[in-house]
Amino acid sequence: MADRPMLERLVKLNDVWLSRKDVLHGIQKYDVSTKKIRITTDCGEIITVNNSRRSASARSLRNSKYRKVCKHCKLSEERINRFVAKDFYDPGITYVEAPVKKSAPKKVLKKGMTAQTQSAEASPAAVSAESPAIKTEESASMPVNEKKEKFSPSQKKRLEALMVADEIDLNDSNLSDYATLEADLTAQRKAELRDIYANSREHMLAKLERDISAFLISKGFIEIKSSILIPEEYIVRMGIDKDLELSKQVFRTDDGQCLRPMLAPVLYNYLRRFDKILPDPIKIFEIGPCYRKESDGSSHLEEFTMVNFCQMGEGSTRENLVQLLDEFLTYLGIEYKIEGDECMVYGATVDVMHGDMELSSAVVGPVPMDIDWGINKPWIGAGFGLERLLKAKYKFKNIKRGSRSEYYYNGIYTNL
Ligand code: ATP
Ligand code: 9VF
Ligand code: MG
Repeated sequence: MADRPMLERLVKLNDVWLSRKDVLHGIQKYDVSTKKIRITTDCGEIITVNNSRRSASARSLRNSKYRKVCKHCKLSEERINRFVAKDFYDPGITYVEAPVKKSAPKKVLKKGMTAQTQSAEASPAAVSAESPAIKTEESASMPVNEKKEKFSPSQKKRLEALMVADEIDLNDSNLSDYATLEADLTAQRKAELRDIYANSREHMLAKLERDISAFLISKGFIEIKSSILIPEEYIVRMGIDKDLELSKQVFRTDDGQCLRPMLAPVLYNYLRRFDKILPDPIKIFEIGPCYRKESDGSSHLEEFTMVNFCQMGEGSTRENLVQLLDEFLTYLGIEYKIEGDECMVYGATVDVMHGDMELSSAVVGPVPMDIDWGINKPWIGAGFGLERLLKAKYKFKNIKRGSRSEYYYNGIYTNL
């Protein structure tokens, strides 16, 4: 197995482990997966590291420099000497230190962070206590900053992940030290999750969907559940040509379908069909997942949940639309203001804003595109992103807090 990663081989041969603080431990056992090595030291500590040839761990095992020996591991002189003298031979190991660039410590940090996190909010697992790459940054090998910040970038990321909104100012000089703050926040988040488990057991996104359904049903709207996979042709018929922004955002399959980026096409079809069946006005809504390729930030998800409600026929006036929007947002307890805007799909829109964040684009029809969908009556409608509603309501810094996620449950970081 000539191409086995270096660290695994080093662990096997050295039979000892160097902690980040250069404490020498004996290895009781180790398990190797495709990417990681989990080491149990003789003193019972469990350390998980990337099984990488170029990691800081591999480098320090090759270096043989330790600061002290763990007294609980009870390492024999023989084991220590073997590690120091590298008194073993392995043809797979070249005992020449790989050239280390000047920026090496930074690079190790960055590499770990991009590979595992991209950004703390994007994939907060990386700020977990198990992340060796990030721990490296706390070690003595980091370049010393001229002006010492209270927390290192990785500590900041971890603390931000542990906060729910913006409740602590990390630049406040009166804050406790990192370890205390981290422990306090972790304890708080655990208590909150236990409380949810003991009491409500509801996911905020699912609950919001249920609340919105109940509200709209009470207002006379009929609930629809249609397919998330739709014909690509619907996008074209929505006037979204190949060169338009939204067209580039569509996730397409290889058989002429796509993940719906919006609910409107199928709602159009329902309006046309129900117009032959149900009394005027026709009031319908759907809530469900929508997908768009997004590149930008804290208010965009690639997988989000939209509610689109619309009314066709009598009473489809701007006044009624604004009234309905007001009742809806008051019911949800979310502050908003209304602004006029233009969009490619519908022309003039009534935008519902929460600060700088758009909660909804609402429209007073008819619009020219209605002809392509066989609609010939006035209509009003609005589309809201549920995760944006949650972000506004709970003052989340990032929209991911309330989204479908394995990292957050009801805004609470789960890697505790
Ligand atoms: P933005 O300009 O913010 O990207 P948009 O104009 O593309 O929004 P619409 O097509 O009008 O959005 O969609 C209606 C609503 O759906 C938006 O007001 C927003 O609440 C929500 N929404 C749209 N795209 C996303 C997304 N990527 N992630 C989360 N919510 C979204
Ligand atoms: C308003 C936002 C075209 C008559 C079936 C309903 C609307 C807001 C829609 C959504 C979209 N439009 N993101 O239309 O309610 O479709 O762009 Si209907
Ligand atoms: Mg958009």
